[in-house]
Amino acid sequence: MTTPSPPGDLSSYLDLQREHVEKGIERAVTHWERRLAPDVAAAIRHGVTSGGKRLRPILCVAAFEACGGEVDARVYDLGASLEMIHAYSLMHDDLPCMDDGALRRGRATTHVVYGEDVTVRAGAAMIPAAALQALRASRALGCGEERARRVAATLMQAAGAGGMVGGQWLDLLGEGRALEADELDDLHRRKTGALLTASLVIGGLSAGASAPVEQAVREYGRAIGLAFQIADDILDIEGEEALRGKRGGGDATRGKATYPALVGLDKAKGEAQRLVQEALDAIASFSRQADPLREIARFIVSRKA
Ligand code: GRG
Repeated sequence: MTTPSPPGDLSSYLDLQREHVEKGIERAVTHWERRLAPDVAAAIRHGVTSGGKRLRPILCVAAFEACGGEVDARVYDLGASLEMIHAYSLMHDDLPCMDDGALRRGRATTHVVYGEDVTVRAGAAMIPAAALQALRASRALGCGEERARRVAATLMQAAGAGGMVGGQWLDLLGEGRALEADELDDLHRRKTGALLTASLVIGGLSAGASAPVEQAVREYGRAIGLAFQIADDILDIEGEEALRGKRGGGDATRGKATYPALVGLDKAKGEAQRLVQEALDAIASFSRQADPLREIARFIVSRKA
């Protein structure tokens, strides 16, 4: 499978990656539909196949390639496990007891279509399904049993109380209270950063990365994870959709702490740039195979939506 070289042409690289990611997701959803109750399966299909940037699987594939992996359909099956966790988190986050969202990516949210009870069950079923998907895909990629288990464990640790669930919990606890900068960092490192970092580590691990290479990829992930969140806060203020009134103002208008609110817009932009450089430095010794990762790091803070 060949992918266009990203420098100068990141958008066609991302478009092509998304096509392969969608096929991997479709294979995963079809696999799980056959094993789950029809109402739960329909809710999962709705939640997972509703678009989005597909950043996590793309990062996984880019890290796999950067670590010397030969890309084919199996790595997109692995990428699907990340999107299953991401999609479950959004399905549960949209529930009335959490962020109470009726629309996501321009479509009715899963509980609006299938009901809260089915959405809770579907989201819960997606967590072990994603772990098993990661295990199955990494074994298919030729990982031995120990490495395949590390891949699945990395995904579950990122999704769990020390990662995404813990970050969401901190977010809920922090509502209506002014957070300090280090508290905001901790919250985002868990809520968003942990899964982004896991996407990269999983890609690296399944390509057979050595411990130092795995560590470099992890450092890259930690840096772009935070840069992604800061860029998101900036986009809420001055992105094209914010200017057109479509973005809804994000966390700032929901009374939540944001980086620009805490340190000012200019400092927030400077910090995002610093983190991109940190990410690039972490993988400075990698070959041209890591160019997609380099371009994605720059894209994360330059994107307009
Ligand atoms: C019970 C405390 C508790 C938690 C359950 C609901 C939940 C688990 C976690 C929610 C985590 C959450 C909402 C994280 C936000 C992640 C995020 C930045 C989403 C937006 O990501 P993008 O921009 O979205 O990649 P697209 O639409 O492109 O996929």
